[in-house]
Amino acid sequence: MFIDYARIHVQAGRGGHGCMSFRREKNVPRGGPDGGHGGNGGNVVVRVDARKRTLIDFRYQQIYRAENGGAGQGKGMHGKTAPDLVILLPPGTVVRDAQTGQIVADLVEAGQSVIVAHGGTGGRGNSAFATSTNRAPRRAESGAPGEARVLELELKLLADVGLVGHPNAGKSTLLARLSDARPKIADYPFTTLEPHLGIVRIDEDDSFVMADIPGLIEGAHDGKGLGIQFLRHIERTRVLLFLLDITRPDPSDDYRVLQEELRLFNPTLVTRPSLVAFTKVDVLPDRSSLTALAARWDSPPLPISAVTGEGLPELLRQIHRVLHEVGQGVSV
Ligand SMILES: Nc1nc2c(ncn2[C@@H]2O[C@H](COP(=O)(O)OP(=O)(O)OP(=O)(O)O)[C@@H](O)[C@H]2O)c(=O)[nH]1
Ligand SMILES: [Mg+2]
Repeated sequence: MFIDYARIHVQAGRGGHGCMSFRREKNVPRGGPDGGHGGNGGNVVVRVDARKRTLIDFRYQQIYRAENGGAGQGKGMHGKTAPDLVILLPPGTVVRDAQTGQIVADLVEAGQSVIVAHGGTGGRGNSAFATSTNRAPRRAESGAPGEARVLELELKLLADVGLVGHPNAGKSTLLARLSDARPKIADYPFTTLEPHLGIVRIDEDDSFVMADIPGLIEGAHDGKGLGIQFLRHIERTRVLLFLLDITRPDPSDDYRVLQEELRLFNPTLVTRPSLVAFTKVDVLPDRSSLTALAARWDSPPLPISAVTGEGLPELLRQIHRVLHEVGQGVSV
């Protein structure tokens, strides 16, 4: 199962207590205050680890506690500041405060880190309270409590290319053909219930990540079919690849429906660089119908077949070109 949501409890460390103590030395009858300060409690920090791909670890451990700061001691010794507790998350994880819904961290780049719960400050020891009128303060502060929070983690897949199409259009078949991914493929709608990622190799140096998601139908924004919530998985893909099944009654109208559903989910998806392909062209007895269909487009969709492999080298070339145009090179 692909895990893309998790909820964890984080607790930063409490500050160490300040110390109340007086100097005791043989020849000093009334030693002054020498209680040290408490150390600060550890922060809880989230950091991107580029090797992680899922949130599966968080199904098994949900509570994360940083250490408390050390207590101050006599002879002016301050308590130890506790180390930060670092939680490693895959790139693309959005961290929200579960109570307010506010985004606490949007983790994109490797190594990026954010404090999600601050450790409490250590309390001051009595040495800090000595004044000219009170040279023997019998007062020391307690350490402040560390912040506690419930966090929601959401992982948006960081794919380069997102497949968009009606159910049964052949999205999973294409992913399986181009990558090592093995999504379920079947001749009925809504075979794919959760997103799949595959790495597609273009040549020795270049490869990209392709995401296969469930099919979209008209009214998906109203919850028809599987709804549109899974579109969040392709919100960050750099390029969209629309697959139009030429065995359906009106592939051009299918394209209009797909665009409309994307727009209702997130209007910026419609302006995303994209490619369009007519799939299953192997089933056409002759290509005249395809020519007629393509004539309705300014730049006609690319004819492909995920079964025979027709058109796939050209599709890869075009994907490669668009990925380079949109920048950041091609991820490996
Ligand atoms: N002839 C032919 N059949 C294809 C092609 N691509 C997919 N199919 C068939 O179409 C059916 C649906 O394929 P899937 O890959 O499961 O379709 P999907 O778009 O992933 O469907 P959902 O997961 O339900 O959205 C299967 O029976 C495939 O074998 C193709 O290029 N040519
Ligand atoms: Mg599928």
